[in-house]
This record gives sequence, C-alpha cells and structure tokens, in this order.
Amino acid sequence: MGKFAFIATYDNAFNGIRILSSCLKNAGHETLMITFKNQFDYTISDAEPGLPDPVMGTPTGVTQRELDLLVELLVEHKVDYVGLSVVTHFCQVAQLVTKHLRKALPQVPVIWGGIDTTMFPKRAIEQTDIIAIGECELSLVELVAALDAGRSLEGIEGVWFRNANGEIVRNGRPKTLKNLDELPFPDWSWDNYYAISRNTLYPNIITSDGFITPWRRVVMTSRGCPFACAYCFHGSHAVRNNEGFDESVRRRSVDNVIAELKYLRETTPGLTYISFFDEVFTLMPKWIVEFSERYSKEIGLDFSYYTYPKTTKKVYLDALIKCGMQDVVMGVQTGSDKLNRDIYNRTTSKKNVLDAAELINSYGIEYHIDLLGECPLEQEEDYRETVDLMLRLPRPFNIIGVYKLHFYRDYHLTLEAQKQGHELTQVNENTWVAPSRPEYKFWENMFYLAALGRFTSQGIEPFMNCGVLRENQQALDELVVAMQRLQYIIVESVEKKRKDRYIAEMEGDLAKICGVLPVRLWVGLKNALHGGWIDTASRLQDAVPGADQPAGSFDSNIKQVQEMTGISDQALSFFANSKTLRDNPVALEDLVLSLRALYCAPGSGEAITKDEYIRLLETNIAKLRGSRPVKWYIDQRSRKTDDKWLVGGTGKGEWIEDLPDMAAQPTRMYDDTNRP
Ligand code: B12
Ligand code: SF4
Repeated sequence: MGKFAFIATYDNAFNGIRILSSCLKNAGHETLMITFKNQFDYTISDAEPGLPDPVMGTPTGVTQRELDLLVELLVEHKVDYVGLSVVTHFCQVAQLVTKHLRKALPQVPVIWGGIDTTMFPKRAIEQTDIIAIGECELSLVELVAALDAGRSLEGIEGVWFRNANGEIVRNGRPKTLKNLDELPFPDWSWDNYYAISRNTLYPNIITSDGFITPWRRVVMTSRGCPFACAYCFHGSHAVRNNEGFDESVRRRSVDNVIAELKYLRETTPGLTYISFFDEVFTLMPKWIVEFSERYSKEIGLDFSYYTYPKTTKKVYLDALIKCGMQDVVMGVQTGSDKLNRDIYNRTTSKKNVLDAAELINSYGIEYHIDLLGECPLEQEEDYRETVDLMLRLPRPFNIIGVYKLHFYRDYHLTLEAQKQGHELTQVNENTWVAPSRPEYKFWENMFYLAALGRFTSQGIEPFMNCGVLRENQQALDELVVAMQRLQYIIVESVEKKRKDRYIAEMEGDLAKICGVLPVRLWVGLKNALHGGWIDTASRLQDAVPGADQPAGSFDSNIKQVQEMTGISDQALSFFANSKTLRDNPVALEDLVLSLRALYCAPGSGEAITKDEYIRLLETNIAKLRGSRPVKWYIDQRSRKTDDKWLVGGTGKGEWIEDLPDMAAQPTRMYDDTNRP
C-alpha cells in the first residue's frame, strides 16, 4: 500500500485534503498532510529564491531551506506519491515545488488537484505528471490503487496523465458525488501532519499563524453555490463548462453533520468554536431549522458562517440565534449596484445589504463583511456608493478586508477589463492584477474611515474631496491604522477582537463572579477588615483632557486627533494643512467624536480610556479568579457540564439554572474609596 503525501500551500485548514486523506486511509494507505508555508507567512521579504511578482501584494517567498526540509521529510517517510492541492493564488509555489521534487525525487509521481487544476487542466498537465480534476474522493482512491498495482491510469474518470509515448491522455469528467453522506469525515489527526514555514519544520503541532487553532475546527455541510459571481470560481466560464465540479448545491443530512460535530467534540480537547465553511450556509430553511434544534441540544458550541445578503432571512436567524451563532460573514464587495450588476454579476443590491445587516443587527449579532478593491473597472461614483454604504450600515460591524481583485485566466471579468483597454499585469501562470494606482489605497482607506468612525455624510464629504489627502497617502494610512488599534485588540496572531465586545464580556464575567454568594461574603469581609484589594476608583482619572466636551475649534480638534491616535507630526500636518478640511469644520468635528467613541470606555461618563479600563477589568478578574473562594467556586462549576451554577453559603450547596443577574449592576463595586 502506497504512502501518499498531500501538500497545501499557505493553508492549514484544507478541508478537501483532509477528506481525501480519510478516503485513502480507509482504502488502507498511509498519508501525510503538509502545510507548505503557513497562511500568514507570505510576508517574508528576504526569501530566496525570489518568486515571480507577488500575488498577495507581498513576496510569496520560498527558501531553499524550506524546499530541502520538504524533500527530507518525504524521504524520511518513504513517501511513494505526492499530491499538491493547487489554488490559483499560489500556483507559482506549486510549480516551484513540483520542479524541485522532480529533480530531487524523480521516482515519486507528483499529482496535482484542486481548484486551479480544475479550472486550468490543460496548463496544469504541462506542469506535472498526473492531474485529477474536480472532486477527487472517488478518482484518487482508484488512481492510487492503479499506481500501486502498476496498472494504466486509462479510464479513471477525471484523471489526466502522460502515457509511455509522452502523449496526454484525458479521461473525461470526474464522477459527481450525489450523496455527500457517503464521504468519510475529514482527517484531523496530527501525527501525520507537518508544517514547513520560516525555514523550520513543525512536526505534529498546530502553528499559531494559520486559520486552524487548537480550539477551532472547520466543517462544511454542503457543496456548491447557487450564485455565479464573476470573480469567484463558481462564476468562471471554465468551471461552468469544463466538467470539473458538480455545480448543484448538495447538502449533507443533518444526522451526518451532527455526527461529525460530535466526533470533533470528542476528539478535540478544548474545542470551543466551529467555522462553517459552506459557500452560503443560509440556504434550505427546513434543513436549517432542523439542524439548529439538533445543534443546540447536542453540540452547543459557538459558531460562525458565511451568508449572502439575499439569503439573510428571518427564518434562518430565528433558528440559528438560539444555538450558539456568534458571528456572520457576509460578502458585500461593493456598495455600487451598477458594479455589482454589470461587472461582478451579483444579484444583490445595496438595499439588500442594508436590509440583511439591519436584520442581523436586530439580533444583537456582530457581522463581518468583505469588500473588493483594486478594480480598474470601478469608478469614482462606485467608490462613493461604497463609502455611503459603510456610513449607513448598522454598528457594530467589521470589514474583514478589502481584497485585491484577481483577474484569473479567461475569466469574463479579465476579458472585459482587457476589452475596455485596462492594462493588467500577469503575476503567475493564471493570474493578473491591476497595476497599483494611488486611488486604490485612497478609497480603501475611505471605506475603513467610514466604517470605523461615526461620520455624518456631510462630515465624510470633505475627506473624500480633499486633494491633499489623495496625494499624501500617509495621512489616511496612519489614521486608519490608529483607528483600528483603538477599536480592536489582537487576541492571537490571526484574530482581532472588538474592544467593546471584550469589555462587555469581562463586565459580564466579573458581574457573575461578584454576584455569587461566597464572593460577596468574601468581599464584605475584606472590606470590613479594611483590606481593600481592588484599586479602581483612584485610577478613574481623566485620560483625555476635554473629552467630555463637544468637539472644539479646528486647531483644538487637530490636537485631539493626535492625542488620541498618536499619528506622526507629518501625517497630522496633511490634515492641518488641508484647506478643504479647514473650510468644512464638520469633517474634523465628526472625526474627533468618532475617535472619542473608539477611545473612551462607553457610558462611563468619565474619560477613562478603553485600554485602561480593559486593564482594570483584567486585573480585577485575575484577582478574583486567584482568590480561594472563587477558585473553589469555579472548580465546582467546571465539574458540571451544563451552565448551572452552585449557590454557595447555603450549607449544602444548590445548583441553579440561571446566574444571578448582576450584569446590570456597575462593576465598580470594589471601589477602594468606599471602604468603611
Ligand atoms: C474554506 C475556504 C477557505 C478557508 C480555508 C482554506 C481551504 N482551502 O480550506 C480560508 C478562509 C483559510 C481560505 C483562504 C483563502 N481562500 Co478560500 N475558500 C474556501 C472555500 C469556501 C471552501 C474550501 C473547501 O473546503 N472546499 C471543499 C473541498 C472538499 O473542496 P476542495 O478544497 O476544492 O477539494 C476538492 C478538490 O478540489 C480536489 N482536490 C483538492 N486538493 C487536491 C489535491 C490533490 C492531490 C487531488 C488529487 C485533489 C484535490 O479534491 C477535493 C475533494 O473533493 C473555497 C470555495 C470552495 N467551495 O472550494 C474558497 C476558495 C478555495 N478560496 C479561494 C481563495 C482565493 C482564497 C484566498 C487566496 C483568499 C485570500 N485572498 O487570502 C486564501 C488562500 C488560502 C489558501 N492558501 O488556500 C478561492 C480560490 C480560487 C482559485 N482560483 O484558486 C476559492 C475557490 C473561492 C473563490 N472565491 O473562488 N479559503
Ligand atoms: S456567493 Fe460567494 S461562493 Fe457563491 S458565487 Fe458568489 S462569491 Fe462565489
């Protein structure tokens, strides 16, 4: 039985590879799963050998040492076959690895599969020995069996190869999978997992700079998408016509998904979060309702999913809100109906986005959106529509990113851009990007400014019209970074957390701990003994002079902007010297009010900064958690699997369903100055 090594580039989630690995294991083979470069490793700038022009905007560098580590790993494990999962963004890395492996391990066939291979099979087969297009759960098992037995690959549907005469043999369409329940669960074992990144081999561990963390797993309940956006592989002419993927939406049974989730919960200590990676999770209302009921009873972990503006409906949210839904990611791309309709082939409008966002917001859920940028087909009026949308979207929401538009080979979008005479730069075999223009960065910053701030439309207008800011990117660059810093804390290398949400969570946590009887008794005792132990009041000082006053004159506002953001004198000078901003004082007034909202703890009435307040909360919680009665209490609680709490102090202890509602009470109950 052959040993098969899968390689993914810049990805450690690779649901596809995990399922293929399970398929091969079930057929009796051994597998390795290798992340070649971690997801957030494409920022290394001194990589050798240099690769073609960067796709991600930064060099996707691979070092000789990393290639050597890969070969050493494959040799050590006596691997018989290598399978590369190729996405178009990183097809240049797949090419480089393949070239290198052909030289270093000529006896090992290198098989390509994945999205890029499926979209561009004729090009893919030029690069390597064997390719498998489309969904390969069936074909790969057949393929490896044939290779093991030394049989011809002729007739294995979806597989292309070169025969003894060097001619390319194309075995037609892959079989389509009708019943996804027949597939095995993805392989989440770590004993066969390796990451190679930053010149190091990381065996059998999850590294911190990928999408997968110890507490998060990804699950797909369906395949396919009913939409056909022009920049997505579902919208590509190639995929729609080259017989690669079955484009119909297929969904697993609720039973099958719940079984996978239970399996994950049992095999993943510390698991707290599920990311559902279906293209559009909110489809098939009956399925969602049944799933939600089962999920809340049998799984109960927090989760997030992707939605589409038009499929964000009450029926889905009513069901999902009850069972752990934490976040929603909604593709927005642009606020311009014209761009959506004419260029991106999206059947969604600005109104649809606003309706969807308002609905999500009415459930108290934070949502995340993504936008597209660097599109030469986008015009000033389109950008302005997006800014307007950002102003109108209900808070809180987060822009995950303004993603650089990639023009893939033969895509309608690519042909259209070329037809309209826009110059595009090829950055790898199958990708082109628009050469950078100052306006791209300017508008990206404007989207963030509108989303992060609390601007009126009159207040944002002068920023959009300001020639000084358009010519000097540094000013908005620094301001936006500072505003993001004010809004978020980085909780791990790939995640940011909204400070307001973090504060609310801690306040709730603190209130819960404080509300329990043993703590109340303990605190009372401590206070009675004059041993005040949480020092808050003395630190509730004015952090921002004048922050409780209305926005002031232009010059004093400029000063406040710098106090709150810490931007450099030079960046500040662009704002200060802008005649447009000076002539329209509402712009700076709105900015200052926006910054205050980001900077100060909400509703405190006192100008304590959020950072300071967070530190206080963290300290207080740490102290309480460290105290003997609380430790005991938490320990007791953790022995219960459900969310009941033990009421102490009654002598025998009694488990209660609901926590005392202390959340409404102020957290500053340990005010040092109140001590008797
Ligand atoms: C979940 C997801 C992510 C997750 C996890 C990544 C992952 N690959 O699992 C995250 C958020 C990290 C992510 C990031 C990115 N993603 Co993404 N992502 C997806 C999504 C929605 C699902 C992936 C999935 O699990 N599919 C289901 C599995 C079963 O299908 P599969 O992976 O294609 O695998 C099957 C076949 O392709 C084949 N196969 C796959 N590998 C191999 C290998 C061999 C040897 C063989 C024989 C067969 C084979 O068999 C598999 C089983 O049937 C897809 C859309 C989609 N439906 O695929 C986009 C998609 C893959 N992402 C895409 C993009 C652009 C990205 C990013 C570049 C975005 C960015 N700007 O950063 C990064 C790149 C990450 C990377 N290095 O791959 C594009 C890729 C387009 C392209 N032409 O390559 C897709 C197709 C979406 C789109 N808009 O078109 N993504
Ligand atoms: S909705 Fe999402 S997955 Fe579907 S075609 Fe559009 S971008 Fe692709």
